[in-house]
Amino acid sequence: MRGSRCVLVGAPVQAGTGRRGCDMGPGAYRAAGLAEAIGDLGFTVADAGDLAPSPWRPAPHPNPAVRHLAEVGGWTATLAEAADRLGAEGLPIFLGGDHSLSAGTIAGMSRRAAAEGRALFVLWLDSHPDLHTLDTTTSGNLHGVPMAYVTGRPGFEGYLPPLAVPVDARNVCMIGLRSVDPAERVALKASGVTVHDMRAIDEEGIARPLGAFLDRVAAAHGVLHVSLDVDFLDPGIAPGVGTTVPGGATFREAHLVMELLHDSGLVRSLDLVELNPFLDERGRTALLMVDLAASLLGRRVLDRPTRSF
Ligand code: B3U
Ligand code: MN
Ligand code: MN
Repeated sequence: MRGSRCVLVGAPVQAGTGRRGCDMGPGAYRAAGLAEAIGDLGFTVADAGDLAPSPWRPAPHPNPAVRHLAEVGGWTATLAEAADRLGAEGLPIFLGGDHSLSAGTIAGMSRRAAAEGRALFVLWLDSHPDLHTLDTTTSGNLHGVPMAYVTGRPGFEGYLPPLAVPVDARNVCMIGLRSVDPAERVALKASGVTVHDMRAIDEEGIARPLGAFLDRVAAAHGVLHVSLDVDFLDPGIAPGVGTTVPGGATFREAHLVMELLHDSGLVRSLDLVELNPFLDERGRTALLMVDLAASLLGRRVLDRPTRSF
């Protein structure tokens, strides 16, 4: 990837979460040295600055719990356009911001992939599946819905911007799940999404299930988007997040995932989401996320032959 281009895209979205502070995420990644870490790996790094939501006027939703639909819809429109455009020029890294932003980034990358005659695959690294619809969410926090939206589940028409190219749920792999609501459990079973929850990781390790998915992406000549939620990680190493869910990925598991992703050569775009610098301890979560991004982009301790999947 030496000589390739990376573009940082600030997405200070916090309308999808119940806690304030995620809007400081892009600034924290910059302060933690993300651009420099990527530049050191030989990339040309551009910073597109922080984006802003487009105007979006949804119909009022009958579920009274649903919050900030207009703002999340506005961000979805902005980020779908940005992902489609910037994804053509290099590897965009979306600096969140809460996970509702993935409704836009994945929608845009799916459109980009389709324009190239290819299918988008998504690796979802999260303790949550974020597979609620607007009808099933009980918290009303829209960081819980992006996966349902991008896979084309019904119920978003008129509330979020129209989705150009839905992602085939069979092209989605979720790793790290350990907090799943009842309605999401039902939806997951019916969806065709590949799931490796934390129990499966404990039993089998993380490299084999990931390798099997990467083999599938390569065989299909797919485009891979990675969505990394801070709460994929154990809160002991990544406390700067609104929802701390115990029993997350260790430092070593997370780095191994990133190294295997790098070796695959398949990653076209990356979301870094749910960092809440207001809840962080001396920037350690931001620094860890920067380290993980650098591992994904090729930083390594020793040179190893590229693994073929
Ligand atoms: N599933 C719950 C909790 C949640 C989802 N994503 C996060 N929390 N970060 C909900 O509110 O939909
Ligand atoms: Mn999430
Ligand atoms: Mn999560």
